[in-house]
Amino acid sequence: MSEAIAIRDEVVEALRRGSPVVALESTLIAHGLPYPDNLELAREVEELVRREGGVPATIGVISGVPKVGLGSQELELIATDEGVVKLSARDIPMAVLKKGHGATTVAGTAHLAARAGIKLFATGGLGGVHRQARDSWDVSADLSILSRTPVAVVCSGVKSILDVPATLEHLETLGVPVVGFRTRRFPGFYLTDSGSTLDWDVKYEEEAAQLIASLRRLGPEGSGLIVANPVPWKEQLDPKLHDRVLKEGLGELKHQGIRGKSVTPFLLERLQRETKGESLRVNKHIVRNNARLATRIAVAFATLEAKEGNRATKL
Ligand code: PSU
Ligand code: MN
Repeated sequence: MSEAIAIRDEVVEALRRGSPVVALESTLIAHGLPYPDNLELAREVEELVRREGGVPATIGVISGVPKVGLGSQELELIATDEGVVKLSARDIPMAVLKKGHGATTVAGTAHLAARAGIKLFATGGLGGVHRQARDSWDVSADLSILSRTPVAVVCSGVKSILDVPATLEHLETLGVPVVGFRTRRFPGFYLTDSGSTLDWDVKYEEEAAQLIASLRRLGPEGSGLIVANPVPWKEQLDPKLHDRVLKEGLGELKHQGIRGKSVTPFLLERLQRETKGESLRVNKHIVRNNARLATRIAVAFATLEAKEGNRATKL
C-alpha cells in the first residue's frame, strides 16, 4: 500500500527547475459547476496557465491516490463521475483508505499543493463563516488550513452566501494575511465589492511575489496568503438580481433543513438556475481571471528566486 502523493512528471520537473507552477482546485469542477461547462472550464484554465508561462496542476484524489496534476481522463472523471466526493484536507486520508475518487476543496487542494512544494493556487472563491454560524458552528476549514499551509491563494473573495465580515474577522484571528490586488475593497465573488474593506493592497504581480517571499522569511510561520482579485465592474452579476436570488436561496436552505457540506453546492446550483446562467458566466470569468493572475505572480516569484539565488525563500 502506498500513501504517497502522485505528482505529475511535468510538475515534478517544473518544481525542480524552479519554474512557475499553479495549483487548481477540483471541487469547483465536481460540485461547483454543471457539466459540460465544468470540464470545458477545467481544460481552458489549464491551457490559460500554460499560455501565461506556467505549469498547471489540478489536484484531486483518483482511486485512492492523491494526485497533484490530473491527466485529461482524470479531469473528465472528476467532472462527470457521480461517485466523486467533496474532500476537505481532513478527508483525504479517508478517501485514500477507501480507494475512492474525490474532488478537493480549497483546504484540501492547498494542503496537497503545499506538500508538493507549490506556492501559488488559483480558485473562484474561498469557503468561510456561514451566516448561521453562531448556531451551526459552520466555518469552512479553508480558513484554518490557510493559517498553517504556506500557499498563496488567488480568489475573488468569499461567496455572498457567507457572512463576509465575520469571515474577514476570523481570518484576522487566525493570522491569515489578506491583500487586495489593486483594491482595498474585499470582493464579493459575483460582485466586485462585498462592502467590506481591506487594510492592504498590492499594485503589481511583482509586489505580490515579494510579499510571498517576505512571508516565508518573516512568518507567521507556515502561513498562507489570500490575494483577493475582484471581478471587473462591467462583468459582475447585477447586484439587484443577486440579492433577490440569494435571499430566496437562504430561505429555501432553512426550509429544506440543508446543513454542512451540502450548503455550498445547493446554493450555487440554485443561483445558477435562478439567474438563468448569469451566475455561471460570472463564475467562469472569475476562475479564468484568478488563474491568469496566479500564473503571473508565480512567474514573478520564479524570477525573483532566480535573481536572488533562492534567497527569496531560504533566508
Ligand atoms: N466557492 C466557489 N465554488 C465552490 C466552492 C467555493 O465558488 O465550489 C467550494 C470550494 O471548494 C470551497 C468549498 O473550498 O466550497 C467550501 O466548502 P465548505 O463551506 O463546505 O467548507
Ligand atoms: Mn462547512
